[in-house]
This record gives sequence, C-alpha cells and structure tokens, in this order.
Amino acid sequence: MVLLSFLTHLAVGANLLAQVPLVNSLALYQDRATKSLDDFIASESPIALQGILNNIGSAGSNAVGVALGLVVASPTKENPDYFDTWTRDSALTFKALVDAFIAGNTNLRSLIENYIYAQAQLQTLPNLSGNLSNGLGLGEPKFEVDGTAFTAPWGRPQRDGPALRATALIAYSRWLISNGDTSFVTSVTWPIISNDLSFVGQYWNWTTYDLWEETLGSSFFTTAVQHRALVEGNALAEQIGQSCASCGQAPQILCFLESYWEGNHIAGNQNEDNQRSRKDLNTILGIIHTFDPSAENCDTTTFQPCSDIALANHKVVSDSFRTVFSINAGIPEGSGVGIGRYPEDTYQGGNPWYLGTMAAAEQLYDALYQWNKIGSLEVSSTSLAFFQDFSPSVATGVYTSSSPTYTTLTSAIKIYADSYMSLIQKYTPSDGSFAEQFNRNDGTPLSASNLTWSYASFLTAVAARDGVVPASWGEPSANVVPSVCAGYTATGTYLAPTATAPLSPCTAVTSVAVTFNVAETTSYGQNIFLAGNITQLGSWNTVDAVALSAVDYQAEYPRWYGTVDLPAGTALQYKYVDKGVDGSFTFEGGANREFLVERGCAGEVQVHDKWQQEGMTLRELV
Ligand SMILES: *[C@@H]1O[C@H](CO)[C@@H](O)[C@H](O)[C@H]1NC(C)=O
Ligand SMILES: *[C@@H]1O[C@H](CO)[C@@H](O)[C@H](O)[C@H]1NC(C)=O
Ligand SMILES: *[C@@H]1O[C@H](CO)[C@@H](O)[C@H](O)[C@H]1NC(C)=O
Ligand SMILES: *[C@@H]1O[C@H](CO)[C@@H](O)[C@H](O)[C@H]1NC(C)=O
Ligand SMILES: CC(=O)N[C@H]1CO[C@H](CO)[C@@H](O)[C@@H]1O
Repeated sequence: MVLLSFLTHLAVGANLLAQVPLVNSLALYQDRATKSLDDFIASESPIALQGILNNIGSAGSNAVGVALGLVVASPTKENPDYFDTWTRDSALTFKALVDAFIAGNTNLRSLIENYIYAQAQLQTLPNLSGNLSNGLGLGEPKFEVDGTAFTAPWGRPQRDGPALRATALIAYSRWLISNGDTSFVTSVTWPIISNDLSFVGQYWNWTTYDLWEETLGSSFFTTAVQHRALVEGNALAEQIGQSCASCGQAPQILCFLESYWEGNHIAGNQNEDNQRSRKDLNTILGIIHTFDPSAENCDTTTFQPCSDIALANHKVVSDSFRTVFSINAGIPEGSGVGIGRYPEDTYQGGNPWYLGTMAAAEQLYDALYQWNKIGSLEVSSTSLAFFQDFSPSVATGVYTSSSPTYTTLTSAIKIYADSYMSLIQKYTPSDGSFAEQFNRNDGTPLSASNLTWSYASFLTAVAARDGVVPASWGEPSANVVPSVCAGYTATGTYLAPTATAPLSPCTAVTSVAVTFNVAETTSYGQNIFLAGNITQLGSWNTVDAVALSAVDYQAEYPRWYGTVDLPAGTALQYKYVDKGVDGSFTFEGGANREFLVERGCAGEVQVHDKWQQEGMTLRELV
C-alpha cells in the first residue's frame, strides 16, 4: 500500500511540476547557447571521440554485430541505411585516430591494429567491383558489417578508398618505425599498403564514382588523395627497403590534378556527364586531406590550404551556399555559413552537412598555420576577393607577419574560421551527437544519426584549430608538375596479405555494468542514493536503494556515482534520492527517468544525469 501511494504521489508530482529537461551528456553544466566556443569544444571533444568508438566493432555500443576492427558509417539502419562499412569513411576515421594516438591517446592502439587486420581481410574478398588478382576488387566502396561482400547495385567503383587507407596505414607505420617496430610494418602493414598503392598507380586514370557516390567521372578529392598516397608510399617503401613501382605515377597524377582549376574555382568533378556547376565541397575536403605542414610555400600545384587558388575556391564554394539555405540568410560574406555538398544537392533534402561546415573551418585553420610558419601572407589577384571580405580596401601584395595588414587579416580569418565552428555549436543537440546533415530551414539534425565521419571531422578541425598538425606527407619534394601530362598507368602487383587475424563478430554480453553518474551539489552529511522499479534498485523502496559514492566529487563536477550489474535487455525506471542529515529521503523532481540496458557487446555503460530540481519530501516512507 505504501508503495502504491508513493507511485501515485510521483505521478501526480510529475504532472504538477515543471519538467526539467534530461541532459545526458558531459556538456550539462552550462547552457549550450551561452557557452563560449572554447567551452563547447572542450565538452564536445570527448563526446566526439566516444561517438567514433561507439561505431567500431566489436565492442562499440552502436556497433552490435559488427566484426572486430570494422567501423560503421552510422548506426542508422533505414532512411538512410548506413549500417555498412565504407573503405573511405573508415580510412578517414582511422587516420584521425592514428593522429590522436600519435598525439598521446595510447588507448587507441589495439583498435587501430584491429582495423588493420580487418582491412587485410577485406582486400582479399571478391566482390562486384572485382577481386584482388588484378586489383579491381580494391575499388569496392563498402562491405557488410560482418565483413562479407555487399551484393546490391551501388555507385562502384570508388577509387579514393585505397589511397585513403594507404595514408592511414602509412601514418601508423611511420610511428612504428620511429618507435622501433619496423617488423610489424614489413610483415603486416606494408603488404596492405602495397596493394593499395598498386591500385592507385594502375587505375588513377580510369573513371570513378566520386565521394558522394553519384557522379561517374574524375573527382578532385580522389585525384588529390591519390597523389598524396603515392608520394608518401614511395617514401615509406624506401625507408623499409621495399620498392613501389606504381609510385612513379605520382607526377602524372599531379599533372592531372592541375586541370581541375577552372579560373576562379576548382572543378569538383570533370569527365562527368551531369549538368552541375562543379562547385563542390569535395574540393575543400581534398585540400584539407592533402595539407602538408611542411609545405614551404602556399603552393598552388598541390592546392595547399593557404594557396591563392584554394582560398578563391573556399570563397566560391562557401558563397554558393549562402543563398540556397534559408538558415544562411542574412549572414554576410566573410562570416561562416552552413556548407552542404554542392549547391544543387537534393539528397535527403540537400541540407548543410556537419562535416562540410567543419571542413570549411579546417581549411582556414590550416592556412593560418601555414602563414604563421612562413611569416608572411600574399594577396594575389586570384585571392583578392577572398581577402576583401575581411578588409575591403586591401591591395595585392606580400604582407610580412610584422605588418598591420597581416595582423588584421589573420585575426579576421581566425574569427571567420571560428564562426563555422560556432554554427556547429548552434546546431548540435544537447547530447552532443552529430548527424549527417542539419535542416536548411531550421537547423535541426537530419538524415543518418551519429555519423562517424562527422565526429572524425570534429577531431581534425579542432586539432587544426589548436595548431596540432599531422605529419608531413612529403609535399616539398612532390610539387613539380611535368610539362606534358600523360595518362600512362602502371600495372600493379597484388598479393593477399598473410598476417591476418580472423574477422569475428562480437560476443554479446549477458550482464552489463551500468554506472549511474549524477551531478548534484550537496553539503556535508547529505548522501545521494539511486532508487528504481527493479529489485536491483530496491523496487522504489528507499531502504533498499543503492548508495552512491562521492569519492570523485569536485566543485565543478559534483559527481555522485555507483555501478550496478544489470542483465542485458533490462528496462527500468529510476530516480536519484537525497538522504538528508536528519535521515529523511527527498526524491528529485520531474518524471521518473527511464533506461534500457541494451543487448550488445559492451560490458560497461555510463549514464550521465543532472539532479532534477523540485524534489518531494517523502518522510512518510522512511
Ligand atoms: C578474379 O577476377 C578475374 C577477372 O574477373 C577472374 O578471372 C578470376 O577468376 C577471379 N578470381 C577469383 C579468385 O575470384
Ligand atoms: C587521364 O589523364 C589525362 C592526362 O592527364 C587526362 O586528360 C584525362 O582526363 C584523364 N582521364 C581520367 C578518366 O582520369
Ligand atoms: C547516438 O548515440 C548515442 C550513444 O549510443 C545514443 O545515446 C543516441 O541515442 C544516438 N542518437 C541517435 C539520434 O540515434
Ligand atoms: C520498470 O519500468 C520499465 C519502464 O517503464 C518497464 O518496462 C519494466 O517492466 C518495469 N519493471 C518492473 C520490474 O516493474
Ligand atoms: C570478379 C569477382 O571475383 N567477383 C565476385 C565479387 O563478389 C561477388 C559476391 O560475393 C561474387 O559473386 C563475384 O564472383
């Protein structure tokens, strides 16, 4: 009877009391709308990294049934179905993780090695693009999450994946070599890289589907990342005493790359058959993924982020979205806007993309890094319009870092770059999750949710903002364009990598250690308990509620927490309860919280809550 009256009491209370929104994220201590960009970035960074880890098999919480080392593009399974593993998205994600590993996050190592073993397996898998014997199978864009071939019609082949995978594996290999583990490189990573380099050298001059999987032709992004891969692949081969015959194609790929410049912007695609403007985010993505911090000048040949053609292109591409999206209306040129894939896009409504908007910021952060390193900035007739957005009267010329013009322009461009990130802050929901797109009219998240590539883009944009740059890929020795372009290609050699580990689906756990964290400022003598409708939480009986610990309590995070082992699949209601100095229990306000212990492979899960105000004193229950 006591229990029943208590439940009634709660239900009535829930109706009467104003509902406090439930904020399940680390970012709950400040109102997002009023937080500074720095604070947003600080709170979002662990969420973005976790967002990636959640999507990687076999332990990721959003990757149930995904083979070890494979990463899903998104957990969304319908409209759109992205629960597959793409070679491109995976490689871009793991390049970001390798860079984070090199920067000090040593926990990522086994994940990276699982990815490498999984890629060795995928290389050998016959598929609808072909198989490994002549390399054609490496152009297959995506696979099923259990590591089998995808057998439905698709925009295939896509020739950027092998180049990007080589780049990710080369970054890790170079770290291994400088840390004394050349044998892992020789036996495990090089055989995979070598196949990918062979593919690039043999097929770079064949048509491909672009990174948006829609346009058959030649794509700036693909050509740019192919050039980079062969240059750094050649250097790695030399370092470990191997040869890379295909890498000799690099100058010809560079020669072809030059032809994408159309006079005032870069053509996103050529040799294509659609009627689009060719203004395309793929150009900015190509630029940031071939940025070389060691480039000695703002080289135009490799479209370095600070080159005049890259800046002119940045303006043309970003301005092309100012009028097509109503959320961009009224934002002046020189201030960040939501960036989509290309202005004519209609896919899933054709909206701004999180990763596009962050890429626009990242190119500018990279350019700022380069100007600072060079010690000057040049305004040319090609880049004049870009710079005039920040100083209408600026004239062409070279401005050294001690000049007022340099200071004015670089300060304004930093603010410009940040304004793109501030839009991300504005259009990110309070749980910090990134979808693929945000609505062109009201900014609400759209299309696939928890998009791995969106999270990876956040990590790379923030690293660039912090001046934490990736290793050089060798641009200074690879920026001379042959006088005559030729489409010659090199026949590659392909061998099945031998050092592989099995691709096994994850093992589902039966019990999950759920850690409940609640932020609540308490004073001495007060204690926080966890009560709920299941026996493990005392069946709403405060006498059997779970006492939480305050050992990690801090003023800035007044954390009370406790871990409860619960069977996978358990649905529960719960609330936090404050036990006062006088022994009385006060339930937090609002509706009962609900939680589902998901069936999956993760044996642990963290729940982050904030005390809901307006509690009810239930002295009668004690
Ligand atoms: C690989 O593809 C080639 C060319 O299509 C074909 O002749 C060969 O039988 C295939 N090999 C395997 C192992 O599937
Ligand atoms: C092949 O290369 C030549 C020379 O650069 C170029 O003109 C042609 O467009 C390229 N075709 C493809 C499909 O890459
Ligand atoms: C994104 O992933 C988180 C963590 O697994 C999950 O709580 C959230 O519901 C997901 N968001 C969407 C919109 O699916
Ligand atoms: C606890 O609450 C959940 C969610 O409302 C419900 O599905 C579940 O059956 C309840 N469990 C018990 C033991 O009452
Ligand atoms: C050329 C080749 O090996 N094609 C294979 C690609 O994968 C599909 C599906 O697994 C096979 O049916 C093809 O034979």
